[in-house]
Amino acid sequence: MTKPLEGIKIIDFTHVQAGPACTQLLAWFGADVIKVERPGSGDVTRNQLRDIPDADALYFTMLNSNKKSLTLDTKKPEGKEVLEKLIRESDVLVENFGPGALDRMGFSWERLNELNPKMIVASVKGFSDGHHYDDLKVYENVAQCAGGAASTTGFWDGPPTISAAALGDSNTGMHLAIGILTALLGRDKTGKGQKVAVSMQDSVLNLCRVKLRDQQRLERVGYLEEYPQYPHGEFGDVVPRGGNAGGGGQPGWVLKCKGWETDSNAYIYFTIQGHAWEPICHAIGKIEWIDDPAYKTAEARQPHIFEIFNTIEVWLADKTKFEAVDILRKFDIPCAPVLTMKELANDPSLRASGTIVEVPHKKRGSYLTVGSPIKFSDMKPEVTASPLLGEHTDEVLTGLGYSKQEIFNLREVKAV
Ligand code: CAO
Repeated sequence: MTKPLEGIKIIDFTHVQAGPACTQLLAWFGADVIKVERPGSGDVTRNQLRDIPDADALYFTMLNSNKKSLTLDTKKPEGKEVLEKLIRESDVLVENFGPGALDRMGFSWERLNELNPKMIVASVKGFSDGHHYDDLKVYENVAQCAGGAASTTGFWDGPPTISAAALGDSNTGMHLAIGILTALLGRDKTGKGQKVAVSMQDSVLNLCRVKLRDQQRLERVGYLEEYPQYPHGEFGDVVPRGGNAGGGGQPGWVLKCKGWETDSNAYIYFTIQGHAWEPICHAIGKIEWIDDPAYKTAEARQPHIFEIFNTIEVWLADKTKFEAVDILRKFDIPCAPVLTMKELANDPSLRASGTIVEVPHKKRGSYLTVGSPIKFSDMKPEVTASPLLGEHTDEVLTGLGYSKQEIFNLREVKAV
């Protein structure tokens, strides 16, 4: 099957998570992704949090599938020469080094554009160019704080909280992938490459859009009716942390199910969708609430929403999270069990859809990873193992026209 990005050659000058997540996605869709890594060490995640001695860590294998690995010291003149050759025949270069690193290496945007005017140069940085923090190096949690996620996540009586979801890293990578694909389409029209830049702060803020909505509502009316602080608590002048409250117009909360005393994940998320009130009353056996003026409308319910949630918890007390969802789904109530990583890893539906995949690996045996969350009618992205360090060095150099002797010479000076 021909994949849509087949024929697109990408220099993957990325490391850790934000950049690799982007290039991995493009590789799944058919791009020829060549990961350029420092000889001897490679991407730092190859060694981070190893669970098997001498085998690439899961952090690396789960973010670098379907790629080739070329070792190249791009600070040595011989290495720079190889990189220049690669640049001349590639479509995209993706990088997420610290601020200024590519310029210091001698590959500024101007130089890259001179070497290959059709090439798209895509970068992730912590902050956007010209931002007063644009000299900062940034990791995931730093971005979550800078992008507004931390100040609005967690409970009101606790500190700002980091999400487990990689809002700063993989999310930024996904934004960059959209930028690259857009620039490739643009190039079809203009024949020209361009620079595509995404900052982690901006990408986090983009996902916190509704919190900026809430800031403006708060400034106008002084309260936010869907937050637990309403109507009895206090509002200050910034969007507060709302615990597990629903973020849209539907109140919701995490509710205890059977076994919560010993199982920290025996919970469901329960949503009270306005028009589903009647089915909810039927489901939990509270028919009398349907026409009771104290419960009938969303406005009437909001002041005592926690009493309602408490009552639902009483109903849930003898049901596991799975039993509860099986009942509630019949009433069309938006809800889900709180699933653990163990449950997700073994979920037959996720295995069948290719969202959880088992990948054979030369050194690890096999490992689980998350496959493409994007599904196509004409293509099933296949996940292949991440490359060993330098696994494709000879192949890539031969493709660039280097002879065996020249490759030997490059090895002698430790340029590859
Ligand atoms: N050959 C020779 N040198 C190489 C090389 C290669 N193949 N690949 C990288 N290098 C060099 C770079 O030229 C740079 O050298 P200088 O600093 O001397 O110019 C250095 O290695 C890499 O620097 P760095 O700043 O990228 O690395 P770091 O470990 O200090 O910082 C990080 C890591 C992630 C904080 C930083 O890269 C960063 O802020 N990136 C942008 C934001 C980002 O993507 N963060 C998300 C990471 S995922 O959590």
